[in-house]
Amino acid sequence: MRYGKITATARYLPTKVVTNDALAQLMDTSDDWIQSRTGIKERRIAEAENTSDLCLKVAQQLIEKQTIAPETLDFVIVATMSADYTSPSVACQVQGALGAVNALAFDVTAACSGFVYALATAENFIRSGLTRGLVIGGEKISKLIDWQDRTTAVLFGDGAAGVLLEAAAKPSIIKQVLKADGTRGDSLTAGYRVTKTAFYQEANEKNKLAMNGRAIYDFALNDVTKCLKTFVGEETIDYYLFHQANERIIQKMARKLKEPIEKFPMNLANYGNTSAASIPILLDELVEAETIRLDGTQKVVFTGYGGGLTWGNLLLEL
Ligand code: B82
Repeated sequence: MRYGKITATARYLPTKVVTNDALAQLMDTSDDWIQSRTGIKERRIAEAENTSDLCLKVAQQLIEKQTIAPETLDFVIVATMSADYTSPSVACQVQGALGAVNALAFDVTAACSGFVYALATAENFIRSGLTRGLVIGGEKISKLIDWQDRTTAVLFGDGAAGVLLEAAAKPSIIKQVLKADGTRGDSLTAGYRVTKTAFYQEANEKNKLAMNGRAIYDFALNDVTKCLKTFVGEETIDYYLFHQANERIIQKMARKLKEPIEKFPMNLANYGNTSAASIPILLDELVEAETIRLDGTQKVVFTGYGGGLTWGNLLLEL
């Protein structure tokens, strides 16, 4: 039996920094309002670069770090809700540009849980015989934002990050749980594609990101926290890498889990909510800081939760 092991991490953030003060020039908001409710100070916004460009930058770094020839990759999986196209997938764009001619490629759409879903999927490919591949979370979420809506426009940012997953003899992803509740999908929506054909014209314009803050906040605190509590059980965890939705939410969840806040690293201040990219960006920063060492001695939980509704946990020995 073979198992997936994370052998490299990488991130790419677009260079344009947009501070809260800069947003306050565009809409009726303030640095104080944004920081006190969310913990966000600034976010990156991609201009000409699209989601596939951000993801390609990550992919190139991942293969360079381990001097992997692109032809030896067996899969490229991208978690995104802001793909350049419905087809081709971002993963295919990356596979093509990288020259990963032997890799299967597809996108996973599970909103902010996307990276957790994608990594669990990749693990199963390795367990069924593939040798190595890339798992990337990347979003140009700014193109889905309603820039007239000050309640959501301040929350999000663009970015991408990912991992190289390679076959190893010892398991690294120890446990997983993936969940969904489609009955509550309406509480967080984006990217509705309206029908305007010769036969039917639809008025619906739910293209921009819309969220029922109260409903998804309750979902995070109740369903996601309960699931994680059961998942962790009596295990001692070194770090919880949560989807970076909001500092207040993460603090509340930490308290409910009766774990010290130091176990919940955050980077919302710098990037805001980057959806499927938030967990791998955080992971790469922690690996760079040598807080997470990738030497198999630390127990780390990845927790994704978001649109769908979807949520999931992975327990890793990193
Ligand atoms: S909020 O609605 O303004 N609020 C809750 C009452 C204050 C904390 C809000 C804000 Br501001 C930012 C994020 C959320 C939220 O609940 N986010 C999520 C919850 C579950 C899953 C994903 C997210 C997400 O934002 O990605 C609420």
